Amino acid sequence: MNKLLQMIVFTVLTTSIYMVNNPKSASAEVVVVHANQAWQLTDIILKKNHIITWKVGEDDYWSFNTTIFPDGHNADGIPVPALESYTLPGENIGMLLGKTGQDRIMSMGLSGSEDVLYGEEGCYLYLSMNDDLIGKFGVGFKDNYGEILVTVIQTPMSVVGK
Ligand SMILES: [Ca+2]
Repeated sequence: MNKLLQMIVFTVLTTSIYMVNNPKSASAEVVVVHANQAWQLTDIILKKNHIITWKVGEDDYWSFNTTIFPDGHNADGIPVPALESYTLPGENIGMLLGKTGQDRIMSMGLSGSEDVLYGEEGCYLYLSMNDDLIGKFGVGFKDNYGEILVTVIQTPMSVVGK
């Protein structure tokens, strides 16, 4: 009976320690991403053995073309695949994208998560809209408007259970 009580006390204690420590082990940062600049350097440094999670408000609008979309669109962009000269060909035009070390480009959009891979720890995170980098089919980033707020959280893989 005594052992059982000890186990219960131990479980309650460790659970509460875990819950208290958890918010500290995951770091959240909010960064502004401008529609009219390709690959913006953030102050987010990728951490080893972490998972990066992001979220953008659904009604946080920017625009890749103020003539066609004067009211803008959200971080998912529009369901039209980008062409060869875009930041990420084949992905939605106007979508939020990320770039890590070793030039790995991530489709981000409104929300999602990715593992920080081996060799990417210590690298800065870059963010960009998916638009025409060289202005091959128009004026590229020059006719873009607005900015969005991206919340980025890095959580240790041990906390997520991976
Ligand atoms: Ca544009």
